[in-house]
Amino acid sequence: MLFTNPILLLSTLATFSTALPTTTDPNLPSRTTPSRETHTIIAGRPGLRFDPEVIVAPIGSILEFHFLPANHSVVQSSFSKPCQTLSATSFYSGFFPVSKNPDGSVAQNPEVFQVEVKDAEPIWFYCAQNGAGGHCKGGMVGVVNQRVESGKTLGEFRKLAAGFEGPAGVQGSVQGGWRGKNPNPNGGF
Ligand SMILES: *[C@@H]1O[C@H](CO)[C@@H](O)[C@H](O)[C@H]1NC(C)=O
Ligand SMILES: [Cu+2]
Repeated sequence: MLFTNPILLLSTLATFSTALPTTTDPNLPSRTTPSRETHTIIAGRPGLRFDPEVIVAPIGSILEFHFLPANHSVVQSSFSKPCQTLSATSFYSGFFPVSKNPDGSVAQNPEVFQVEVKDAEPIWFYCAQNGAGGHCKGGMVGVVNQRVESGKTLGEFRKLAAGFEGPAGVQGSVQGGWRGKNPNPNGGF
């Protein structure tokens, strides 16, 4: 008797077919969710840079950091205080050491770090490696969804980072994202 009314039947089916899969923890985005747009960012390109270093990523998309030699990280900061953690809960990947390949091909760490874009606010980030004079101070920084009209641009952020003194900030443990298996550690991104 439930589905004798065809309109009711159709609307009931439509309700079922549009139901979204649920995730148990919104802080651990699954790479297998098909609707997730993923932005690959490579840490450690020559010159100690992120590539790309300016990213445009819609709410709900995933930032996926891949790490090249020798030993990089990604940490969230504010625009005005580069090389320092944004807050007690802002994202921190930990370090991803990896050796160069003897044959000269591009090596990457067997794990990646993923962060979900939760809102439309700019996301400022840096590498916390203090070796080589400090990667953040040296310009290993980036931004997601910068607002050029605000004057807060990657160029200005990098200038502020260059003036930073002291060791770059880290969190006590990996947080604010998901550290997991690299989908393609032997080449490509
Ligand atoms: C990577 O860098 C971090 C931070 O400087 C350091 O604690 C860690 O020992 C390094 N790992 C390797 C394998 O060099
Ligand atoms: Cu680095």
